[in-house]
Amino acid sequence: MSEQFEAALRACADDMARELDIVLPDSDGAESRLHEAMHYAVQAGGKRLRPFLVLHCASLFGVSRASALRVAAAIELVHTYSLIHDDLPCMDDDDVRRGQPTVHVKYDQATAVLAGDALLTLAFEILGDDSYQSDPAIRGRLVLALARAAGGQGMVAGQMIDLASEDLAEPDVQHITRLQQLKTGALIAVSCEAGAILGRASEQQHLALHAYAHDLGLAFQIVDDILDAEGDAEAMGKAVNKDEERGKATFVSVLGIERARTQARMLAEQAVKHLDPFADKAGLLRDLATFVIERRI
Ligand code: GRG
Repeated sequence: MSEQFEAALRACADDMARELDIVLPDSDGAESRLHEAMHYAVQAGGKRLRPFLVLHCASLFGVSRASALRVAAAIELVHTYSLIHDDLPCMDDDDVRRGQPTVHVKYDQATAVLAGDALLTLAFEILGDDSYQSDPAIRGRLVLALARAAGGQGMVAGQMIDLASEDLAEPDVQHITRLQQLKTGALIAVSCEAGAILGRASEQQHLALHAYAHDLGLAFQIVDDILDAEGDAEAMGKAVNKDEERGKATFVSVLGIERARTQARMLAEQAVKHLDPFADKAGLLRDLATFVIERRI
């Protein structure tokens, strides 16, 4: 990876840690356990890919980093809530995430459910607040876009389909693609869309970023499946080989590792082509596509 990209990814993660600290609640009252669990989940690290997308899509349009960071924080809170709930015993039942005990293991299940609920709600409180954006129409568009991406016709629908797909008799690529577009693709797509909304992008620019996000999201998920199949649990900071153990239909189970790898590479190349209208300004978004297919974590 280019040094410039690595530095930008680090800067995004550092800024995000500070921004999340600002927006998360703190108290020493009876609810302090909830707030501690929220901080624990959010500050456990992570690649901060969704915030990176918000920041660098917004910067295509000269949006201030401060307002893009606030929106990026909202999307990262939704991502973190989804991981907390996904790790629960009633879902994927995972004990380790980002190299640390999952929230229900560190605290307890009820606290984990509540921390997820509070993070999700806080995301919308942030987007509704006028401190980062004075135009109510822009704030409204951001709220609507995130609600659609995260809700029952977006990420949550994808999770439902995923749960219902275990031991599916004949899974095919179309089924897995739709499932993953909802489960992981929707939040990746709204991260790009948020940058475009903040930047008052034209219809054509919205479409270009949407197409980029679509292909990048699928490439990301295929690589996630490959890493689960052959990844290193220590490097990944979570259990691997879970998909096969659960009889889950994945891109790897349907395509095999080599075809899945080829497909991910093709999608990343295609994603990069959608950035042509942004010329030199989109260098870091191009690098991200390479990072997504080369990552080991
Ligand atoms: C429970 C409502 C609900 C939704 C869960 C996104 C999701 C739906 C579950 C996550 C499970 C999972 C491992 C999905 C595969 C792709 C994915 C989202 C991986 C984690 O994202 P990264 O790699 O994580 O960006 P970091 O830790 O870097 O933030």
